[in-house]
Amino acid sequence: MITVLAGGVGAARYLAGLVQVIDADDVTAVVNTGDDVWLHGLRVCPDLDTLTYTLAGAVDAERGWGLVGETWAAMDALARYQQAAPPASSAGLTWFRLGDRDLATHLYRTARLGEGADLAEVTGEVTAAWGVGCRLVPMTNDTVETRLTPADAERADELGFQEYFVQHRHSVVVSAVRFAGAEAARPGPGVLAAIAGAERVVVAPSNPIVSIGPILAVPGVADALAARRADVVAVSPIVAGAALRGPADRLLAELGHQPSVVGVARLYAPWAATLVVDEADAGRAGEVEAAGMRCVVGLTVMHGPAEGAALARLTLASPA
Ligand code: FO1
Repeated sequence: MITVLAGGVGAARYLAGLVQVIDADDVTAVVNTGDDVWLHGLRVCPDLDTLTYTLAGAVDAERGWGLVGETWAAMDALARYQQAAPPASSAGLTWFRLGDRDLATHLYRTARLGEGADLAEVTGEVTAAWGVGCRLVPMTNDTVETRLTPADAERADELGFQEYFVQHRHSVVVSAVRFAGAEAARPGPGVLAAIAGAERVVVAPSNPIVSIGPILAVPGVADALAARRADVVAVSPIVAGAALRGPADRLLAELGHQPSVVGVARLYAPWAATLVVDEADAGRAGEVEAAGMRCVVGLTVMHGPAEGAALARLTLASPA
């Protein structure tokens, strides 16, 4: 079995490549839930849903999230109430776009959680309904929320992840990130076994701070990875000092890390032996090795399924 630590869009593309190369039944993804949010009384799990929709071939590839051919009638209708809502209310908010078909996933998940099912069970039902072959396991069934502190003192109040990422378009400089609830969280069912029992563990090209960070913050996970360090291969989400999507490079820099493959290596070296970097960073292989990780150079930018499959082969072949 291959176990993949996965966040959002980059991980989805990697997994879509991996299941072309090996049987989906042999793949388990441990998925970040630090982005999850309660909105309109519904439990929304963006990374779980992005992976599910991508692996089902139903994701809107251009957006990277949500469903292809989506309509937004419910959101448009909600806008009517937004102006009537009191300023402090989040009841009518529409800055976080929930498509009409996507809403079905949140309605189902929320109802099942209300019936006492846990997130892992519901995720199994949702992925089965979409015909997704590989197993998606939430990093925990407990609530862990990524929260970011803006650097400028005036706007001192912490931001929830989606407020930072979507409402503020991750344009806010942050001085701290924390994963509220992590210390009390227990690894989700199957998480530690998936790490201990894997032939190889792959860290997908996800944001090291807010996608991989929450997974590592769940007690027991970092130790489980360190115990398998020789068999853990990570793909750098940073190419030539920049993130391909999202704020990974900025967050690394704002939190005092080098926004480069070397900065990623320094973060991952304690529990991962190998870092796969893009050819654009071939010249930094020596520095990655000096940071304590074996460096494998290849093509890590995935424009489509073919590159995803090639990257998957590289991560499975690279000398762990
Ligand atoms: N991202 C946006 O930039 N704008 C949105 O309105 C938005 C809505 C949304 C709804 C459901 C969902 O599963 C994901 C959604 N995303 C949206 C993406 C989401 O913020 C990110 O996928 C993750 O949280 C970061 O990987």
